[in-house]
Amino acid sequence: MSHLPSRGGPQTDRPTLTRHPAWQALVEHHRSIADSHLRQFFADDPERGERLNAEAAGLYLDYSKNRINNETIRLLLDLAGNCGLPERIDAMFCGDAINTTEKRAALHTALRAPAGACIVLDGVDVVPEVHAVLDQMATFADAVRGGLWLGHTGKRIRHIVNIGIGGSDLGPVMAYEALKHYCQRNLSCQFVSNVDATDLVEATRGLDAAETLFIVCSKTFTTLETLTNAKAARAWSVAQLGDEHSVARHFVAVSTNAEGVAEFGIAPTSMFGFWDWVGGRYSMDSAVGLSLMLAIGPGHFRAMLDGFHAMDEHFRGAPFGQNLPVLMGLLAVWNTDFLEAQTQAVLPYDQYLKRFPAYLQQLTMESNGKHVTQAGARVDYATSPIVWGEPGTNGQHSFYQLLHQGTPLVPCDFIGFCQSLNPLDSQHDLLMANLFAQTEAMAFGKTADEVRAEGTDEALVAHRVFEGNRPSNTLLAERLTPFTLGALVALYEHSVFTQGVIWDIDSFDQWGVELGKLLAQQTAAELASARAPTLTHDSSTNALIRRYRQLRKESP
Ligand code: G6Q
Repeated sequence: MSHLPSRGGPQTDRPTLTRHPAWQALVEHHRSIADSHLRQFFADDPERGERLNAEAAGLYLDYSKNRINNETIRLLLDLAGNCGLPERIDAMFCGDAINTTEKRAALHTALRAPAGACIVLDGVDVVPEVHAVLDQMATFADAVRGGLWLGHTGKRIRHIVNIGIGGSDLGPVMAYEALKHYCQRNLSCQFVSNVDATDLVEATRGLDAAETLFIVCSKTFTTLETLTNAKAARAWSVAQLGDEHSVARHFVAVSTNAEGVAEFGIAPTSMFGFWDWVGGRYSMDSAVGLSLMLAIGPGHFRAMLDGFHAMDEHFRGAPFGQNLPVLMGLLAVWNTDFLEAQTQAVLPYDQYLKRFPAYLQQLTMESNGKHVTQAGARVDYATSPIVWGEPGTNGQHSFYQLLHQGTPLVPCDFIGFCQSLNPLDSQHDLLMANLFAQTEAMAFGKTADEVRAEGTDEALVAHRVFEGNRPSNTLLAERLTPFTLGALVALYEHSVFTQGVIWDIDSFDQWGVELGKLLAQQTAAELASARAPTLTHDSSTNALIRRYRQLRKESP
């Protein structure tokens, strides 16, 4: 067990997690199976691969290669019940203010509720509003894709540039890459997020402003990076088109801040709204996904929403023992707090999912990278693991060495599809053979006797031993479709939520991100000032700023 120093703080009515009998039972149970190997688990229960799985919304989860047995699952489910997971799920779907530190609902599930559903928040049914924005997006997307919405000079739009950062970037870019197969190929999409001007300059290099549409995507419309890039993009566009009025045909906004959008010079009719109950990292299925809808079309976008919704329904209704997000969330808690794994690798065996690990980094670590409970008491257990990953098979030729033989324990999520979107000879079989073989090697390893039996020189035996016993989940789906992607994202959203409920943290705030926004503003003012102001930071920061100022002056 990890033990972080406790600093006290206010108490919830819920007993401290680690003192709870359900947690203590898991501590005891962990002691009893800590020395067991996955080889043993499979020897004791040869059918577990047929049993320890669950299926929903087109996704099949095999969790049999985790270091668990039936009792582990029983105790984890017991813990979930004792932590009030059923009530918390209801509270989320009903729009209760479960984001307690920001006093707001986390109602992203309403973004994919079908028309005709009714979800009342503060006396208003939000579903018609959601569908009104979806319709507005669809009308606009059809007009751009069909050549009815033309640029200022009458040319067709051929390039979309989404300007946004964090939640206003990572979801759309991940989904755009994931669903490229479904894109209208005569429309390119670029994503600019970094305040490093290189991002914007490289994204717009060679583009014809007359054919380029910018989407300024910012929930608050105050984010420094996004507004800076948006202003630079407007200057670039107006300089090429030679007319301020061209902004009306080349800039649209996605935001909750109508005033900010108007101040920037974008008309209300070119703004696509959403609501404060949509968190940034939970927003790719709102108007924040406008760039994606432009790329794949409204039909595919709606199919993606159906996938999200199917997983929502499963999460809300399926018994916990067969509930994919609940099982994955509980296994993450088990791996983090009982096996003391500090990181988790996400390994999609699909090139289209190359940005999926980066997307999950934000979803997971911004949601659950917290050190206090809802009531503000310091936790005495580990919370979010560090999430990282790369697509297979590429990762196999780099960091898998550590996964197989390194000292840290890294639980892995393998993700694969039975059908390729680009079938080429037998390449897909090769890809999937690698996935299956890796899960097997990680679980079972290779003993010294097995290595010797291969005729290995005795001096090399130790080097060629694979201990195995590395836990993994495998997610298999038939084919990467918009529906499947929606279900996959919702699966991880709800798994993250499940973990947050067990850990008793607010998974929907992000004070660490807010801190970064404030600090940068203060320091930026110091760098911008013509006269060197007195620096009041620590000696290290002061020296770095002085050195930067000096070298900046001297650079050509
Ligand atoms: C997400 C975070 C953060 C946010 C960005 C962009 O949950 O709050 O990543 O999305 O800071 O914020 P804006 O959309 O307001 O520009």
